[in-house]
Amino acid sequence: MMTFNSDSEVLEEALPNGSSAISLVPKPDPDSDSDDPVKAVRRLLEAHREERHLVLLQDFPDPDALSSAWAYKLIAANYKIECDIVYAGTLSHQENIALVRLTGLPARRWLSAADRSHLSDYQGLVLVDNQGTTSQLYEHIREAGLPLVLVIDHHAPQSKLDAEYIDLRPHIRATATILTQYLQQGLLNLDRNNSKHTKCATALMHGLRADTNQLMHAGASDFMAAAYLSQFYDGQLLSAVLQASRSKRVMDVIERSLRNRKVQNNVSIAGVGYLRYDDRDAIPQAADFLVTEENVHTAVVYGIVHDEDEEREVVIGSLRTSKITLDPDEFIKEAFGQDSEGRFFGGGRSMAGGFEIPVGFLSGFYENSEYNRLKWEVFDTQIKQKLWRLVNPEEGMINTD
Ligand SMILES: [Mn+2]
Repeated sequence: MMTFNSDSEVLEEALPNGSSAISLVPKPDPDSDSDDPVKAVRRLLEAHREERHLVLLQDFPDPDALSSAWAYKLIAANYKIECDIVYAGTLSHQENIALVRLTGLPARRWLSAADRSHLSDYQGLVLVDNQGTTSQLYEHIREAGLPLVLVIDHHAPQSKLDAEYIDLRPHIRATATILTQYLQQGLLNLDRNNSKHTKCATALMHGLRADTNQLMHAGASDFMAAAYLSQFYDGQLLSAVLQASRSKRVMDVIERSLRNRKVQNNVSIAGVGYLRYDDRDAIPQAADFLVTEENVHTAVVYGIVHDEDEEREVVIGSLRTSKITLDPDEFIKEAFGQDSEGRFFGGGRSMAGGFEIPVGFLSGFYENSEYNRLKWEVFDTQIKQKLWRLVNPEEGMINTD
């Protein structure tokens, strides 16, 4: 297995030719067009002064999304733009619940028709840490005619977006890094004596760490961002967030993944059966755990998540990899393909990916019924077939580089 020390991008970025010290000012991004994103975002905020924007997160927002959206809200307030941060699913990870409670992070679940009827209060939509494909509200909001003003994300491109400005940087490991660059480059001056600012900096630090496996997968720009945040964040508050413990039900899912896992060619695959909607985040946690096994470089965990409120079922899966040459986005798109409307069932970013496959007509949970078992077997078999097809027993893992 490759070690992360050999990640040439990190070394090259961290040690620019001829410079003896690492500059704290991020270099312009060589992958983006000549346009400076901070300049473009400043121009955009100026143009939208005194508006009200809806900031939409993925259905199951993670610390990177939550903290980045909050930073955007504080920045936008500087331009007299009022923002509401919303998501349609649930906060299911105990750390995310702790983050929101302990920092007072202003994000709300937005599900009922009454909530949605307030769409006319807004002049623009902003997507943070997603491209609309992971939110069940996105299509509805666009159909209601709310213009897409800005997209800030680090996932690989998912679909065509008609936004006024898109700051999409897939080689950056966390959206929190992008937002921290905005702060650092003057869109908002953080003030150590402002408790909202220190809490937001703490949240960004958490988001950045969470998306980079505690900085182990971080690139130079993520370290630069962490260095900048270190001047403002509250270390005690961060450790309080991190000390949130796992619920018994999450432990049970991890246990199931351990018991059901099959390992072939260094890839560990586990189906965990049915889960409650609120425990959905146990899936990525189980994948995080399975990828730590000796001689395993990639883990995929999936289950059928049952939403009692909406009578909706969806297969949700997570992929974690420590193999640098494996592109999770490509792997998932290749494994599961597209739906009838040409949308992929999932995608990813560096080292991690996820997928969601609607159960559709087969949805519906029946107590103690044979039907549940049969349905699980069908989905389990189909997903395993699609995954094992990519993990060729002759030649090892598909090479995506
Ligand atoms: Mn992220």
